[in-house]
Amino acid sequence: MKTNIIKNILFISALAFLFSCGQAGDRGGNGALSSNIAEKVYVAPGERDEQYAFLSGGYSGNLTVYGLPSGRLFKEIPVFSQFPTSGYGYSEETKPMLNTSFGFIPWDDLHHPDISQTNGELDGRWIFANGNNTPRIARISLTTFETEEIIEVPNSAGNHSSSFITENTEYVVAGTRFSVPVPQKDMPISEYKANFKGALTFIAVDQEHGHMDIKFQLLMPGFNYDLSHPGRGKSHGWFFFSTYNTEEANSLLEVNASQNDKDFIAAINWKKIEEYVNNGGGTKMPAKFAHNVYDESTHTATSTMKNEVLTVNPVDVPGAIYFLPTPKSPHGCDVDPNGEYIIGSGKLSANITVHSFDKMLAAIDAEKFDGDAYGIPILNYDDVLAGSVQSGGLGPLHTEFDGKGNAYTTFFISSEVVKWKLGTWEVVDRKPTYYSVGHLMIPGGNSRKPHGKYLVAMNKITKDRYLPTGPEMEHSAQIYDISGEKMELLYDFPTHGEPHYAAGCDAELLVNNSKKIYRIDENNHPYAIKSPAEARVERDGKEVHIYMSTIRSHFTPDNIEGIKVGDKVYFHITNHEQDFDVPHGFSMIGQRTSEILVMPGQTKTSLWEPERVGVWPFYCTDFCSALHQEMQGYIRVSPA
Ligand code: CUK
Ligand code: CUA
Repeated sequence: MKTNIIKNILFISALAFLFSCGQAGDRGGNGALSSNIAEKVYVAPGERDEQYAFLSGGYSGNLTVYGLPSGRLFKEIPVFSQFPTSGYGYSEETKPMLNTSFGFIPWDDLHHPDISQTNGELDGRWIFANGNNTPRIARISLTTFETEEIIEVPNSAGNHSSSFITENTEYVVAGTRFSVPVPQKDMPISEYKANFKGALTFIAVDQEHGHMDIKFQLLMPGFNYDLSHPGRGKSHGWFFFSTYNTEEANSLLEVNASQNDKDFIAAINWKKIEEYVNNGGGTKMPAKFAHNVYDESTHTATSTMKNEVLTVNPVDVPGAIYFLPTPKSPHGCDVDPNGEYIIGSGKLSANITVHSFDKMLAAIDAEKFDGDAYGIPILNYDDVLAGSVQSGGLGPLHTEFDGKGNAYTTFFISSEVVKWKLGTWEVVDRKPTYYSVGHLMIPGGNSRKPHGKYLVAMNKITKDRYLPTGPEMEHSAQIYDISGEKMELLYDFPTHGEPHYAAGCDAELLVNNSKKIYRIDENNHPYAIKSPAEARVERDGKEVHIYMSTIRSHFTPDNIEGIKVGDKVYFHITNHEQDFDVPHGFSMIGQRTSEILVMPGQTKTSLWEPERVGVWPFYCTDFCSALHQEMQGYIRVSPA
């Protein structure tokens, strides 16, 4: 049976290949398709994938979970956006998650997920992700696959060189893309230079619960800070940030901001700065930002507004920050698994610049500097250069590693992935991407121990890869087998939103940790009821609290009277199912929020403010049993 299916897939693939070649190779074909290619991505019904991939959703604000090598979508995890599927950001419990100092912001632009690490290896506790637009960092549990915490980042704007973590998850780091007045004030934009600051924020992570707390914020010169990566192994304790617009232009027309042949990678010894602030260094500055925490035991989030942040002026901590000149407006800033090579991809360049951590330390020891920028020493380019990859491509962006001494860099303009050798800098392979690849991801490729079997290229432009869906199409990812000397393109799959980056891991890391069911005896929600017998309606002035139970296939209570126009009606729904994977949904006619989905053992609250007299129905929105259509009720609304 299985071989028949595979034969069919092979046949279809072969047809598609012939077809694409017949179309003047427009679709890029697949080059040399090997005969066992279908088997390599085929996961038979009932079987499971080898790896998890967490793809950022970009402007969808969310994170999607896929399987590798099948490219099957398992879940969309709501992070920064309201999500009707589960009621995230609509239920009373989760609304506080989207609170900010600007108010309730139910959307963001999620770019870079990063899985927590211990000793530089993925540990599967949490995954962090940044909100780019209204600067925020989220922590998502890899037990429940739910967003558990969001902290706003003050003084930042375009929170882009985020959210990368140090090798024991001591810090999740957030760097600003835009420099802005700090603190914000009304001033002429033309006075940008020397007045605007770039905030690099080190957020401490509590190891037991993962709770985030801003430890300090470095106020750097007014460049743009693009991407960052932690040192690892011998360079643990350092963090590296790519910068552009070191001209400090307030308008990024090419003549203004791409004048300097070289911008910088900023090397930051965060351990030194940590020591400085632990000894009382730094200046507390007023700064308003929200900190939102979801408690799994009460199934409820709370939002707290914070009022100050500890800032550090780089010149006050001599020896903690250095600039490494890097050509052509570097975008990606990646560190190899051994922590020796710091790769800066000049996005207007053909070559990839690789700096040496050892050489950097030697130059610092010798105090060999080429001047300074606002009091920060600039190292000499040739002193820190480890090598340069003559790639033959154009527009390098991001690099990942396979743990076998190879690096893989994406080229946006020439639309390809180039494989090259660390240390010798020779190009060993290149494969086209369809089309214009941004990030790429090798599971664990951002740690000391990559799991270098598959590579996922995330492409910005889809064009003709799929059946047409009008002018707007989903982006496209491609899976390559990188287990051999040459990369092999295996599969295309559409993604959701704009996947900027992804993080992945072996399935074993998470399968046994993934929570199956919330226990009702552990449910500490203030409006939870332990059984349907406790279901009731309580009035408190104009507020009505309905303690409701769901169990296949009935709401208790299901006929509710005594509600008046102008009341605030809270449905606190506890799902008393004992079986794994039996949610019930709830929605009310004319309700101004979405439905909510309540998992077994959970309590969630939906607010309804009746405006019209009448008898109004509600129903379960999730097909839960043969009697799902019987799962309904009525509410009688009388005049105020
Ligand atoms: S960025 Cu998208 S291609 Cu936000 Cu990581 Cu480089
Ligand atoms: Cu409960 Cu359908």
